Amino acid sequence: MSSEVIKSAVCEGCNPRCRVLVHSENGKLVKMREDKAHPRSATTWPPTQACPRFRAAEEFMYHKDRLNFPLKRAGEKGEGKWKKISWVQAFDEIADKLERLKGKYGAETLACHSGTLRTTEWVHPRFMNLFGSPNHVNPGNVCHAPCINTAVAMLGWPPTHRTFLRFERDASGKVTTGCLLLIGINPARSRPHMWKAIRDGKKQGVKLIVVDPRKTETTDLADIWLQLRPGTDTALLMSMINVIIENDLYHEDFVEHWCHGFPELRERSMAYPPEKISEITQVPTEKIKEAARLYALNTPTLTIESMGLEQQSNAIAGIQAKFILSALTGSYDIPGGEYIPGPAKCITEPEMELREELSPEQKKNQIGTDRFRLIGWPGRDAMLPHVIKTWGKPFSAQRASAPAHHPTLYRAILTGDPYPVRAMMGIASNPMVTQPNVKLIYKALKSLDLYVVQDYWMTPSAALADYVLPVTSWLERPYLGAGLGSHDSILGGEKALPSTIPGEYDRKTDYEILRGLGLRLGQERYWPWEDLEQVFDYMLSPLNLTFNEFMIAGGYESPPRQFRKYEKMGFGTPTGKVELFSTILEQLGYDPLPTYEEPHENPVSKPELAREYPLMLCTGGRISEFFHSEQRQIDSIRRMHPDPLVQIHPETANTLDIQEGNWVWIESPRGRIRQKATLFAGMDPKMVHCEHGWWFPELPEEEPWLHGVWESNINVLTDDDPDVCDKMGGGWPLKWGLCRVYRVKEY
Ligand SMILES: Nc1nc2c(c(=O)[nH]1)N[C@H]1C(S)=C(S)[C@@H](COP(=O)(O)OP(=O)(O)OC[C@H]3O[C@@H](n4cnc5c(=O)[nH]c(N)nc54)[C@H](O)[C@@H]3O)O[C@H]1N2
Ligand SMILES: Nc1nc2c(c(=O)[nH]1)N[C@H]1C(S)=C(S)[C@@H](COP(=O)(O)OP(=O)(O)OC[C@H]3O[C@@H](n4cnc5c(=O)[nH]c(N)nc54)[C@H](O)[C@@H]3O)O[C@H]1N2
Ligand code: SF4
Ligand SMILES: [Mo]
Repeated sequence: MSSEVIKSAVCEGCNPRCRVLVHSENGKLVKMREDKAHPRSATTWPPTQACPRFRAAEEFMYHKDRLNFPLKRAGEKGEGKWKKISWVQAFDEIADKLERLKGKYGAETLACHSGTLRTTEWVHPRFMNLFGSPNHVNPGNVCHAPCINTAVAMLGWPPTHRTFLRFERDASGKVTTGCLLLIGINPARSRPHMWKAIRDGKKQGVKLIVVDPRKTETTDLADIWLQLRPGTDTALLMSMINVIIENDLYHEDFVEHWCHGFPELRERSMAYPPEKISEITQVPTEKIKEAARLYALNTPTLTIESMGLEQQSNAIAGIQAKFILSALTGSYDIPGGEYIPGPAKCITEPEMELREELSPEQKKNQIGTDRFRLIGWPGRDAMLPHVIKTWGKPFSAQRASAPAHHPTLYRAILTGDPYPVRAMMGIASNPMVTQPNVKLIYKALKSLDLYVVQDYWMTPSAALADYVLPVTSWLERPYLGAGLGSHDSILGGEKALPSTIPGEYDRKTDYEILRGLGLRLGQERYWPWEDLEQVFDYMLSPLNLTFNEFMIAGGYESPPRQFRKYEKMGFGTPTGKVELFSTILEQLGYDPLPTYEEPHENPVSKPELAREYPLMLCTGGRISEFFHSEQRQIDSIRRMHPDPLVQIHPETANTLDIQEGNWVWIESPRGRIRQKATLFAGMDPKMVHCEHGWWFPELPEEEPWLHGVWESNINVLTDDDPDVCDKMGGGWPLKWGLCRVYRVKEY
């Protein structure tokens, strides 16, 4: 008789969180399939398959390199020598070291570096808040935190449509959105569900405008492609605002009743006439006007920006302009427009973080956010009272809204200024590959008194740790999420496979690990739940459901949309309106209206440097097969994309004597790495585009290799100097800098 068990799990191979069905027998994976009937079904990879990361989940689960037991460093840092230890020993020793360091330097000496969007992101801030340290960093400043926090400053809650874009339909089934404006996003590679919705919407008549200096699958689908000079988005968007206002194309009623600061905006926009902005952006005047008209005359509009804008030195201003555009078309919280969901009914992730446990003094101690105030405690504290007054719950997770400033923190580790930061928890992050200016990261990590890493693999970052703790993957843990507190829907998934098989592996969830430490650090009363199922029972208690009951009922709750909520409750901002002129930014000491500034490092702003480094380097355009630095050890995926690729324009390649497939050096003032050339005419000949996330698990772990981290890792070249970061949000400019390229002779 078969003892096959089928579980409804949630894949976390990337951001969408797809519901999938996992079959197992005696604790071993038998097969997996998409849960096609579920609204959050796994995406299709053209034409009909599930995506490659999902298909490779079995290879991932039983990979020979997966970490199985806690490890303690047995040689020098980076020497690749480890000793297997028990969980009890790991918890006892780490907690003891943390306690001692806290006694010597204060709680703020502990930093936590977490990565992007994993299941239980609230656990890390909970642990840090209870420990008493404000120094939690993550990629947020260059990944959605700019958007979320600017949204909350201007609208009082972030609109939803990021990963799961859903076009509203009217009673006859017709899509109600008039125009979709995409800025610096290529969903064809980065967001398969959104991409599917966009293609469907396009067939239904939705107009599409795409802003991107590089030709992509998404620009190919556009009615208007605005191929701007890199980094000039704010000027372009302000010019569209100028055209809309000067030609009275805006939604007068919404602007009059629900927007704050229109006269000031009108005055500011006068500095951005299309004729002048055409020279700055290199987009023809007529095209700016045409785009503004198409946008304003096809309402409601949806405007989505992403990394092409967020990872610039002028990011927040551009995002302000984007939110203004949607306000001018009156598109907030109406069918077909920008839906503002408010919080879910469960106990949400930000409520689980226990921010109230962190004292006001320790918030002030947060590194770098005295300078970069929008994303960090100063900004969150300025916004939170208005949000809670309107919505009754906090917005978004601390991860996205109150991190310390990463580049400043890493400098503090090296200098001891403003105080010693001597320990770090590295949770679901691979800073040696994904964070900017890796040489600095390397020095900082090596200098720590204690670096603990929780991961699936021995990554280049883990290789520098004192302890490496093996975590469960999505297959070995249950899931519950409400969009990190920003969404009204709740998604659940069952644990499909055991996390421990005696003698084979013994992994823990990130929750169990931090609980294990918390119990030894005097935090007993805050960690009453032994495992995630118990935690989820608690989080679902307002719905009068246990986690098990929630799963039996389908494991998904998405309330019907209610529109124009602002007519009853206002917007969650200080004025209760959409703040075109942001009083929150003003209160934080910033320009309340968008201003364009030339990007920090390009031939215009740094002509001297451009003589030595004449090409403009764009990094990180998403690779469909990989999630950031992950999957490099998964053979089936690596076969699809074996090498790191740099796009070079054929004319430039010709001058540099580079042919398709040649290995080339890419060099910036911070170092050089090599990638394989692929010739690509869809961009300015002065641009090159490099992939990010590359390391080579097949190369040796011990120094100097660190699994090939210095070979092709573009973040050896990127800059993180606080002086070049976005003034308000602190994001580091990953998308643009200067470089030179030449052939690798000896390869
Ligand atoms: N040059 C350049 N750099 C970039 C970007 C770019 O465009 N250009 N993009 C940036 C962006 S937007 C982001 S979000 C960051 C991403 O940066 P990271 O989040 O650091 O990158 P990942 O490679 O996704 O994940 C890091 C590690 O987490 C581990 N991991 C995965 N799931 C879990 C889990 O549940 N628990 C634990 N403990 N570990 C887990 C993985 O094995 C991996 O080693 O990269 C940034 N870096
Ligand atoms: N397969 C896969 N999917 C992913 C990820 C992954 O690693 N792999 N990562 C996930 C994460 S964490 C994130 S944040 C998202 C990011 O997903 P996207 O936002 O789509 O990110 P990118 O591909 O980095 O950049 C999008 C586009 O910005 C353009 N761009 C570059 N410079 C400029 C500029 O100056 N102005 C404008 N307007 N555009 C510019 C680039 O040419 C690129 O086509 O993807 C998510 N999805
Ligand atoms: S890896 Fe594939 S199945 Fe998994 S969440 Fe991402 S898109 Fe969905
Ligand atoms: Mo990201």
